[in-house]
Amino acid sequence: METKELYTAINEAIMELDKERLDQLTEQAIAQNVNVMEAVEMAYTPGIRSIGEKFEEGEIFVPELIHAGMMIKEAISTLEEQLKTGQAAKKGKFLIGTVEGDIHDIGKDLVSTMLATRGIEVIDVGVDCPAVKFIDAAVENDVDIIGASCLLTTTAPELVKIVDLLKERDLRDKFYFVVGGAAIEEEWAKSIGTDGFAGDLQEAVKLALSLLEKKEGGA
Ligand code: B1M
Repeated sequence: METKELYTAINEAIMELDKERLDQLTEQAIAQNVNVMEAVEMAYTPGIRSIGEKFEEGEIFVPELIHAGMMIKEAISTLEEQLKTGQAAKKGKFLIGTVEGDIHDIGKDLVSTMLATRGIEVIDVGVDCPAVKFIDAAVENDVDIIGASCLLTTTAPELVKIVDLLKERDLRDKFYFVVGGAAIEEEWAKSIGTDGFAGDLQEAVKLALSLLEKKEGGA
């Protein structure tokens, strides 16, 4: 199967919630040695976002949403096993988590894997992570960047909490703070005083590397 055709088939298998077919196609993607980042952005992510739209429109319900989440998580972790991590020199430390009240972790985990493949050490504080835990863990691990993922509009104020707490503890200049996730828009992220926003994996890697370079340059 041509790569483009394969991506379309993966997208359809997700939309049809067909786990068996998705597993087969994921094995095929591995056999064809596809570019993992490209496959995620062009096949898996659009598929799962369409599931989100179906949910929003009332075509599917929470049990289907859970099934979709589980099947895509499993498929992506099979795909990720193909990536070699931790081989490049350590370029810096990135702490990542999903904000308090939010348990979505597929995007967060993908960003973590991609950063690790670029030689960045990732400390993952998990999902439903309170603002104070982000900051305590950042101090404890002496990281360069704090990154928060946020998928729900109701939990977006958690990001403001992190900025405020950093200021309160006089740590705002010690760490870069970046955000991502479907609920966040770049302009808003800027307006609350973050150091950057990433809308996808490529942007996340680019942002992290450029901030680490900036830090190394003394900025
Ligand atoms: Co939920 N969910 N969900 N969900 N879910 C969304 C987010 C939603 C948009 C669906 C919809 O209605 N259209 C909607 C939020 C609406 C809103 O707030 N505006 C929603 C809702 C409402 C809910 C519940 C409230 C449903 C309910 O129970 N009634 C509930 C909330 C639970 C909670 O968190 N407290 C809920 C639950 C779930 C499941 C558990 C069933 C499951 C998650 C499984 C899991 O994560 N293990 C789930 C799923 C699967 C989704 C959708 C369909 C897919 C999310 C996903 O994995 N996308 C989602 C629809 C959508 O996002 N449009 C939806 C694929 C992933 C690769 O993309 O996470 O965006 P994403 O990550 C991207 C970028 O955003 C970026 O890079 C990634 C790669 O491109 N990125 C970063 C992400 N984090 C980053 C961090 C960075 C940098 C970049 O730096 C730190």
